[in-house]
Amino acid sequence: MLYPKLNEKRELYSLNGLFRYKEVENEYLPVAPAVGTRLIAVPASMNEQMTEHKHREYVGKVLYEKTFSLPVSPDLEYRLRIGSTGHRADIYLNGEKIGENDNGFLPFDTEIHPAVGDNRLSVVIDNRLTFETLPVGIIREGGVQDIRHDFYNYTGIHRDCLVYTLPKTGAIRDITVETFVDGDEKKLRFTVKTDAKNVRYTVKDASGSVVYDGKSGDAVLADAHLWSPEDPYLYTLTVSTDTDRYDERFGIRKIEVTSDSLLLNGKPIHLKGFGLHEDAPFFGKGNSSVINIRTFELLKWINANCIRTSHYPYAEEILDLADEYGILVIDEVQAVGINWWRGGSFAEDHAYKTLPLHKRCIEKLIDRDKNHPSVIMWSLANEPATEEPECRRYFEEIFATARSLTKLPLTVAECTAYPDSKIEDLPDVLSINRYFSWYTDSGELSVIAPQMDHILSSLYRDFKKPIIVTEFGADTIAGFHSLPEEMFSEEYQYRFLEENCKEIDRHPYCVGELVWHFADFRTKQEVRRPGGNKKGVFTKDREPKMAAFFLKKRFESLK
Ligand code: BDP
Repeated sequence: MLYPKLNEKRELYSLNGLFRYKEVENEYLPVAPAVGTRLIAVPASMNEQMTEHKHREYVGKVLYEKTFSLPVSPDLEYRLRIGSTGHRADIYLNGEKIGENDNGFLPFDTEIHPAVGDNRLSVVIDNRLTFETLPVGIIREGGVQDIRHDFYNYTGIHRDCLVYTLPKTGAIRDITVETFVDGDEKKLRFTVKTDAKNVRYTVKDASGSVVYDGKSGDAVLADAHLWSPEDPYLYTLTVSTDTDRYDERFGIRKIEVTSDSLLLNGKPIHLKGFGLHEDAPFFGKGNSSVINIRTFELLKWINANCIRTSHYPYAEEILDLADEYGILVIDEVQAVGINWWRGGSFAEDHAYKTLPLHKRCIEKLIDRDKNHPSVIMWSLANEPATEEPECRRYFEEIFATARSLTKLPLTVAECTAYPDSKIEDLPDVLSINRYFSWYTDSGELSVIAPQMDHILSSLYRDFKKPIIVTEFGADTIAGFHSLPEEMFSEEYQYRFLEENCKEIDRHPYCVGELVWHFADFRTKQEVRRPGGNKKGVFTKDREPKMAAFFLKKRFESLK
């Protein structure tokens, strides 16, 4: 799946900016222009733009509408591309349904037939979470949304809304770049989805010199430069047909998993970084280049080398930046909140209803992100109820789906108490989320060492696989200090991280530490969440708490 780009063969129009917005009935159909609307900004969540509770917390369908016109040529194919509709959505052009997006975090892309003159785009988003959506949820009596995941259910067009053109014949519809590193020889394979007869492949190195030019999609580079966090070297592949052109960046790197290590380009690598959320002041989950750049500058400042896209696929721009800044990515699908449901999360009328969508999202995620050198692993779910025996068949199917599409390692971030998980033989790398001395033994930092030791040693003894601690963290109110360290103080977070890291260091097969969380973020309102989840090492406006200085030193010392 290619991101729309402007070049001499392709037109690109942005519909970003102000839309008309309205809360609508279940049965609403945009047969005529909506009346009684208000303005809303795109890309952004609607929630942070509202001043009244009933609108910010609205549960149901909302309409985003915009009228646009563009030069229309009979020789071109026009396509609409919305990076994320936030939730499942029905999309209409001039009152006619042109498609639906079955999920909130992956692109909607379809052919459209725009009229000469004004066109009315209507996007009807349904923000209700059920067992037929991801994340999952239940709508309680009275329309109250019940969820089990710990982030705010932001609503809106969260990423670019674009119209672009393709030639009617010879269009480049997809490119897959595969790289093979075998000793000194670096082979490349380019596969292109097109009906063109003549396809040309040109590869330029980072300085712009042509290192391959030919009609074969198989190339060998003698002196290839590898991609790594220390040296995020990118090549550019230009695919040309008589009528189309597309530039795709790629990097050459090799990922391997042994019984106790994760290897990048043949050398063991220790992942150091964070779980993130797309969540920022004003924008909510809306993609913002400013927020993204600040985030990546901070990741480099703190000497991190890895992020997990907890708990859903992020905007493509974030992956582009990860390629460029040299930040490794554990790319997670939006299978979150499948836990703690009465009657069993994996009961037939719960997760098994979600299974087809979960598979489709994995397919779409891998299709979208397959060419990013930064993506080194796919995470297939966060904290599912893997202690339930019924989860076994579900995850066998999920892993089989993913394995048929990728050679990269697979994982699931688990919080299931040892030894209750029914799926630990399935992933290539085990990922654990643990909050010793926080949700259990609250305030007792001394339990971290023995409890972390127990889980890491036991898992390794039983499964002989590398382990990543994908979450460990403590809520911290910026500016709250206490000696001795008390929960919620900056001192507690500092000491909490220190204790966890000491134990991680004692277990060489623990190949990664991703602190929960990078920055404070909004959650639903509840007693344990004053203004949201405060486990950020940075505040929501991306300023450091004390623990950031501990991590900066630690990450620098970890090679
Ligand atoms: C973990 C979840 C994460 C939460 C975190 C927390 O994976 O989404 O935000 O706990 O409680 O269980 O802070």
